Amino acid sequence: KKEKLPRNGSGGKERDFPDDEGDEPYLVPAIPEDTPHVPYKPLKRADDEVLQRSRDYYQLMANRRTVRFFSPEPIPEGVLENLVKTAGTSPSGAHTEPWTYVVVQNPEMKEAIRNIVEEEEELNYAKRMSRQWVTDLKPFATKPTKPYLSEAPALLLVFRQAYSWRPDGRKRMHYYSEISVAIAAGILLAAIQYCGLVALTSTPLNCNARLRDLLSRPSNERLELLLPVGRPHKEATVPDISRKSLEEIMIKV
Ligand code: IYR
Repeated sequence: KKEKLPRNGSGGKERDFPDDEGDEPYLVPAIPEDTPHVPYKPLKRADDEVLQRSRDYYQLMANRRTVRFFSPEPIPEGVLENLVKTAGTSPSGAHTEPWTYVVVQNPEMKEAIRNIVEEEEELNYAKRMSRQWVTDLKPFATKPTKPYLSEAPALLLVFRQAYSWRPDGRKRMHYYSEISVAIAAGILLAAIQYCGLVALTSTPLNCNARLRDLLSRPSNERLELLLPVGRPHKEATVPDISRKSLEEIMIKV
């Protein structure tokens, strides 16, 4: 009997990877099938240490805030490399590692990015976002003008690769690339927090094509996240909002 639904594990409703119909099947895994499985023996910590570390890490992460006011102080040498290496440790669908991290420190390039984002944001706020959306953003005091894009010492742009190419030129599908990049973004934000810097989590609406071109990224990549990274301005403020309680977010079954 012929399979009716697309064989993408989605029940035909959602798509986790681009259409590969039309490409003839090429049943050779991108990672060698005979890859050995080796022992994995991470350090075993005692229960009390596990508990203490879970508390400590919660405290660290509970102090993370999205910051919109940056000091221009430069980021110490090597830090951005370590942050990107950390993001690169993220799990991904079939270990496809579907990400590219573009680090921008050059002032002219930051300015060019700022100009594109501000131009698009003017249109976003004026007509692309619903009035309800713009209203819901009021407490955060966000605006189309974004001085932090030129003031923060670094911009980290996270691109998602929907697919890539094997060395022989055949297309390699990147399964679950969206959630893979989302997980990597979370690990990146945690690493930024751990090292003592701050970031602004932003997902610029409608800027993909222009920023991709500006940064010479290929057409298989899509901009998912734009993170100004650095130290907070000494007069930085954040909205006085709280987080949901454990009782509101956890259900034990
Ligand atoms: N991208 C716009 C608007 C914006 C949207 C959401 I959802 C936010 O949480 C914050 C901002 C901006 O950066 O101003």
